[in-house]
Amino acid sequence: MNDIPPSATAFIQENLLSAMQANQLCLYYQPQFSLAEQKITGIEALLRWHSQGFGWLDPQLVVAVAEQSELIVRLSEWTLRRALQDFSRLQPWIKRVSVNLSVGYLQQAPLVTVLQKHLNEAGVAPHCLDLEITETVVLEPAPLLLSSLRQLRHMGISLSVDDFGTGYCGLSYLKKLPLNTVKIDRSFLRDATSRARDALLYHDILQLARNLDLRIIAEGVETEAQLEFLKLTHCHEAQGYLLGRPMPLAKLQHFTRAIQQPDILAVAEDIDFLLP
Ligand code: G
Ligand code: MN
Repeated sequence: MNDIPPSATAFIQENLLSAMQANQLCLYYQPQFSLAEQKITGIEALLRWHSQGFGWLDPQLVVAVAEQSELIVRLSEWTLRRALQDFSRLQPWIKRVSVNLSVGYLQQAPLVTVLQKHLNEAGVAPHCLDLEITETVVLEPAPLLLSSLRQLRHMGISLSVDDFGTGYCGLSYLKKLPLNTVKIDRSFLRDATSRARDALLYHDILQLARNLDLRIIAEGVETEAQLEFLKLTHCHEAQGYLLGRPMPLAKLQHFTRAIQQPDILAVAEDIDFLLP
């Protein structure tokens, strides 16, 4: 994130803490589905901030600015706490919540203690929490980070590599890290149904993850053709606008009621129709 507009940066630096306190910051949730079972497996928590001055702020920008200071610690812990509290209201219908944690936070936080505390406060079991870490972070994990990640796994928390395939890195980290899941970046799926070369590449990525015994989530499913393609590849899970857009907690609660239906697509259409 190189070209951050200075006015937006200043706005975020000055208003992030008060926005958290004033509930202007919130989390939206996007469902993830099992392709074989056609049922919801989990949700990903995504940061949203509607500000008076700038309208909806780009979440990546907010995180990038927060990472320039201690604000990242406050933001990450706010996110963890909120995601776990919201999730506790969705149990037992939803089994897993994924939270994106940023580099800046992972490198400085006493992760194990903090996570234990938030899980206890929300009454959520560790195996219901998944942490998404971007590929660039895991490239060269510091020994301390590596040891906290191993402890988290030991506690039962699961770990996912987000935006997999975009890090332009060697793949040796995949063996070194205690991972459960890879989330294949949506850029790989975009043309997999229209270009044979892209389809082959997608198959290769899936095979790589399978060989390492990792669970695979396809990101960015936007069309029925992509969904069909994924079913044929035996990818485990899928996430994307076709199946469910990121939505506020209240809408997700309606969604979870509707997902008793067997047909995912019918539900996705229905939910847009049912809810404001
Ligand atoms: O990096 P990460 O995968 O966590 O990014 C999640 C972002 O991707 C969210 O902001 C979400 O709104 C967006 N997103 C989720 N599903 C889709 C999709 O099907 N298509 C596109 N273009 N973006 C998506
Ligand atoms: Mn993510």
